[in-house]
Amino acid sequence: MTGERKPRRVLIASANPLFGKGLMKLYGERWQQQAIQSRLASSMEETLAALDSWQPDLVIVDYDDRAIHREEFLSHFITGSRPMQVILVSLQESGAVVVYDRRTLTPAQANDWLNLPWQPEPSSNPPSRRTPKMKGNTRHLLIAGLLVIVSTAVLYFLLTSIGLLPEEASQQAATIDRLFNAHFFMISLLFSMIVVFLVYSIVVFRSKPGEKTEGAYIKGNNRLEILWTIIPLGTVIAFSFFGARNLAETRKAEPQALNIRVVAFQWGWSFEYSDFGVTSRELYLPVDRQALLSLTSRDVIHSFWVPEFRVKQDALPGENLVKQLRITPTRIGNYTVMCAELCGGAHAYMNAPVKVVSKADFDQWLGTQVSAVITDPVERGKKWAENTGCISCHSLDGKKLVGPTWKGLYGETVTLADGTTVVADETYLRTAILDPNAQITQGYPANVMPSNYSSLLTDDQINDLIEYIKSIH
Ligand code: HEC
Ligand SMILES: [Cu+2]
Repeated sequence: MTGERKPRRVLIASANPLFGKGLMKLYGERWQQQAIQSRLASSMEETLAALDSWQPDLVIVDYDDRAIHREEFLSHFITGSRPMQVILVSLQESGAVVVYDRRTLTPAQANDWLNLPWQPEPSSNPPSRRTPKMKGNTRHLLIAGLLVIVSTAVLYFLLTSIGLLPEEASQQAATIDRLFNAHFFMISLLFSMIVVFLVYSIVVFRSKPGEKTEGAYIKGNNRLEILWTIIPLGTVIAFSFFGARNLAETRKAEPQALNIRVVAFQWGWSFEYSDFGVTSRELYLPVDRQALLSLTSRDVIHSFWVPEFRVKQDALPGENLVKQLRITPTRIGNYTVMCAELCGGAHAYMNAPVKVVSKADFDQWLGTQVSAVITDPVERGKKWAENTGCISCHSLDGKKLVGPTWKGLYGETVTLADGTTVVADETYLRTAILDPNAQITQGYPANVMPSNYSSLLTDDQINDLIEYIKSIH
């Protein structure tokens, strides 16, 4: 077998006789040495006829010859029953050979035909040729991958540090910023994956001076296509879960929430502290306590938005369309609520101050507001008793709850746990509220009534409470 060499046949297709001559000048000697036969065809018909009768192993087509229509030739080649090898070639004046399209041959095989001595077993070639090439690709991928990681880190750092988001002043904002940051990360990663590969290719794979060959023709890559479908799909699904969970978190209800009715109108806001009968043009909020805003509009659609709190909610006209929004401020400070729904002429000026204050400051502000609205201290005391939770332990009708009833308490003689008696005057009531464990009422447990009312309530509020208790007969 080893000595046996079937003669190889090369068909040169060109209407221009110079093309064949040029090729022969370049390769003729080598072909002769390797017993390669060549033949010229100068038209399309001649070429096709030679393909059938002579059955060449390789066809070299003149790339610059319009008479030998490349596409037509290729279609014949592709549909032909016999596998053939085709190279589209252009001869330069300088004597160089430019190979334009060898999609039907691996580059290695084309080199075998054009440049290298004839190898009886070309199948032994590919592995040894492949390895260094694979190594080159892996190296490029590694470098580009590293650049992607570096670029992602730098971009993410920039996006999160140049202050794209305003101050984070509520629990809900922290939740939403987690999502924002996850998006900033994805943005950095995707941007890097596209731009790094693009710039890397432009720089590293640019054509060198004098290089005229076209790049390899690559058609489809199933593995890549499956990957770039599954990875984004998984990412989007993961983000929707993440988003739904965070949305639920921003709406989590706390039982001790402060109820505020927010009324939007053209063009302003009013805030009603429904439990106290107080209405304000400024939104006062105690820090670290959830506020439950019930939003409504007197005219058109408005939208309640304090950027530092992040969450936003439309205010719609109509009593049955009241929308709720929960905000737990975490930072004392002054903010502004603005309307985020184009609502007419002065929409841009539809702002109102938002003041997040300490609990003590809030109580004091509320106390002043309530005193201005309700002049009767007994009425005010009733509000305080309802809103601080006294009446969940003290009844007004003589019933025994966790604590003694307030009915007829004032002026009564109270028996204490140690057996002594005391008349329930104002001093007694004040001590009972501020320091409940000083005098325990007989038949009731100690350490049950909260002992921190002195810090939770203002002096005025305690006076109001005493007036209220005095009034219950
Ligand atoms: C968790 C339940 C609870 C709450 C809330 C509570 N108390 Fe009490 N209170 C008690 C108990 C129990 C006693 C009896 C034991 C004692 O004297 O400490 C008591 C006693 C009193 C007394 C003395 C009553 C008597 O008959 O001698 C007064 C006055 C009083 N509370 C006022 C208040 C006021 C005002 C508030 C709200 C600002 C309030 N309490 C909230 C449980 C409560
Ligand atoms: Cu508006």
